[in-house]
Parts: sequence; C-alpha cells; structure tokens
Amino acid sequence: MPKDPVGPGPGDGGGLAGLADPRREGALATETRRKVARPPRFKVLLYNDDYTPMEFVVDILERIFEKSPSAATRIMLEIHNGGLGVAGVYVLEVAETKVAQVHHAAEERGYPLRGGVEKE
Ligand code: TYC
Repeated sequence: MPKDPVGPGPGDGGGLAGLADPRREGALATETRRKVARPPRFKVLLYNDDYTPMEFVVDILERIFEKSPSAATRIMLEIHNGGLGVAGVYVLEVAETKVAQVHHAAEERGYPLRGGVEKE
C-alpha cells in the first residue's frame, strides 16, 4: 500500500527543505513540512543545598547560563526557597555539558552544588 496517495514529493530525494507536496496545500492545516522534527529540549535543574554560597550560584547562572544579574538572583532565590529551579532549557548535549560545567566549578571550590537534566 503506498504511503502517500499523491506519490513522491520533496523529502524523497528531489525536493527542497522538506516542504510538503504543494498539490496537497490546504489538505491538512497542520502538515506543512515533513520529517523536520524539532529536537527535544531538556531543562537544566539546579538543586538547593545548605552550603553553597548564594553569590556562587548567582555567578554560575550568569557565566554558564548567560542570565542577567537580576534573572540570576531571581532563579537562585527560587532554588533556595523551593528546593530546585530551572537554569535553562537546551538540546540534550548542551544541557549535559552545562551540568558538567556546574559540577566542575562547584567541585573546584569544594561546594556541594548539584544540577540535573530533565526532559521538557
Ligand atoms: N541554600 C544556599 C544558602 O543558603 C544557597 C543556594 C541556592 C544553594 C541555590 C544552592 O542551587 C542553590 N547558602
């Protein structure tokens, strides 16, 4: 049984950028492209602890997660008051690299700060 009733189109080798067959325009409002999936995103979470200084967490949020000073302070206080917070959202490889950078920086200073990755 043929998969596509109107036959081959872009994405089967001959087309540009995965656009759907223009002959089917309007047939299904949500299907304008094929096989151009958005990569899944992952939250980088930071966890509260009793020993890491607030200023160090703010500095991590500014340097590693590129937050403004006010956003970094807000996120740090969310973590401090609520137990955890979202430092940023990235594709998996970037999220994992950021967590490794956090752990490396914290371990260098002897702080127990921990981060983790969670699918959005
Ligand atoms: N709770 C820490 C303190 O009172 C501050 C802190 C905030 C630690 C956020 C970790 O992810 C963290 N010094």
